[in-house]
Amino acid sequence: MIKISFFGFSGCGKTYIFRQITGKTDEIFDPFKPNIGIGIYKDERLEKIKEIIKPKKVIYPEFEIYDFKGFPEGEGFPSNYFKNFYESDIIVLIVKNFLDECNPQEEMESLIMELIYHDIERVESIIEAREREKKDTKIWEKCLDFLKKERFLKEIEIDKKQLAGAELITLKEFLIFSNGKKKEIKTNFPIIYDLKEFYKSILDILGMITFYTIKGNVAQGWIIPNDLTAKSAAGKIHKDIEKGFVKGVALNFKEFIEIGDWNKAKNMGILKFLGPNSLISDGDIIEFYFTK
Ligand SMILES: Nc1nc2c(ncn2[C@@H]2O[C@H](COP(=O)(O)OP(=O)(O)OP(=O)(O)O)[C@@H](O)[C@H]2O)c(=O)[nH]1
Ligand SMILES: [Mg+2]
Repeated sequence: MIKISFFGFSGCGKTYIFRQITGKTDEIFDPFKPNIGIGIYKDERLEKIKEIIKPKKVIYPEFEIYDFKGFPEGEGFPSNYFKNFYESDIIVLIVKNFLDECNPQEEMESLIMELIYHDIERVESIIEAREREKKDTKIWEKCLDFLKKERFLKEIEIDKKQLAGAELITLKEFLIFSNGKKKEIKTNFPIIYDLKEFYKSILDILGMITFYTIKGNVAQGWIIPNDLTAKSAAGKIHKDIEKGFVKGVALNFKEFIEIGDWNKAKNMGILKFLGPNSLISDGDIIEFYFTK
């Protein structure tokens, strides 16, 4: 499951948003023990499929949401706070923008600097350790220069595998969430002002797409990387379907809505054939055939 963590100063509204997303109401006030909840992605397309075929059950994609208590803006974050985020797939940087006296631009920039400082400290300590051991420090020096230019390491042009295990936070994916719309925020990062855009933006940033299955009385949405083959995608549903994969047949959501019936589309001969190595398109409704 995709892990989403919230990062922001105390009072920016992390728990407020967490509650809206997960429906949870209890709260933990320990910066190292997150509120953990499940966010259900009520994808509009799946809602539409539900309207048309009226299945007994709909299974929506789920995300794991982590809400950590923040620190006040003047105080900043202790370095070990960032350990909270190492396992996340994406960090949502939340800024307060629901009061006239907010300064979301400045708040966002301070948060970004917190992340950069964290990585600068990490890289400097790696360089020191390597110098002591008389090891090469070239790529680490390059990282340090990059960070000092206030850039995220995600953008650096080196093989990221070399940085594995270094616990660098600016290698991650980020989304800025403006909690409120009082002021406009200028940024090069992806940004949203509305919770409605939350999951779709995250999927886009992570390069993930959604496909759907309608089996018996169950309609379900599945999230996969956009470069996954049909055979591997089938494995998401069940390993047996992947093992015995014969083929898939697909109809894109848009066509399904126009035609309104799977069997009719089948009879019209417009279902798309998916071989084991075919790629899946965002919004495909798929039926898999497999041998047991
Ligand atoms: N009007 C309004 N109030 C909000 C909004 N978001 C949060 N608040 C209020 O702001 C206060 C702080 O919000 P929290 O969600 O607790 O902030 P937090 O980011 O979790 O803070 P920490 O847990 O201390 O890091 C609460 O009283 C919320 O009800 C919003 O969008 N609009
Ligand atoms: Mg909170």
